Amino acid sequence: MTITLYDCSTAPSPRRARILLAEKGVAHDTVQIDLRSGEQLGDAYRAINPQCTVPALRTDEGAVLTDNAAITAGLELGRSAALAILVGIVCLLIGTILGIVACPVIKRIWTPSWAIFSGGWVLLMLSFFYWLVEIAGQRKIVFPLVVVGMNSIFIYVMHNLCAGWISQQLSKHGMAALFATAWGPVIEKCSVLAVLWFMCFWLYRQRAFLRI
Ligand SMILES: N[C@@H](CCC(=O)N[C@@H](CS)C(=O)NCC(=O)O)C(=O)O
Repeated sequence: MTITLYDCSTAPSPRRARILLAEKGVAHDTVQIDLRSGEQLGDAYRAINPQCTVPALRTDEGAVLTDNAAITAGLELGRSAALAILVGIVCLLIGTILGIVACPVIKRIWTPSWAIFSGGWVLLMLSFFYWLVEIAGQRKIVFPLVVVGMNSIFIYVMHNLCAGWISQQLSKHGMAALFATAWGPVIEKCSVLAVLWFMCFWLYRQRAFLRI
């Protein structure tokens, strides 16, 4: 796939996007939109940019950035995300090698190799979610994570204080048989998580956010 710039060589605004792409050395195709004949107002271009202005930029992933501000932010963030992927992979490699030659990868005691290894995964997940939300525009899919993220301290504290008690209550009120199956531990953790998530959801609906 390629990046496409919707441009008009005689108009001032798309010049900014053109300069930015040239400065960053971003390879792209250019489609000229004839503003004098009103091509920007036609159905074909309106489907690409409902604002009917140039510049617009269609990214590699098919998302469309519809003005200079979005194009600038998109290109900058795109680079940061690419860097995060690279550093993430390097961290995974270093963490794994350190785990073999220096100290084992153990989460419970937060060994240095674990810190680097888990940092790698965090960077990869961050890049993935950046792509999912900002580039692919899939905001709805991540709503459950937004609910948790808005009350991350609450769910962390509640999990440490109440996870055992919630599990006991679930067990007492009908889930004991399920918890005793081969998949019991997984079902138990997921059930506790669901209860904690609904607490966060309730707080989210009340617009109540625990912050320091
Ligand atoms: N906020 C936009 C403004 C873009 C803009 O106004 N572009 C003009 C060309 S310089 C345009 O497309 N005009 C079409 C029209 O007004 O119908 C940006 O900076 O990207």
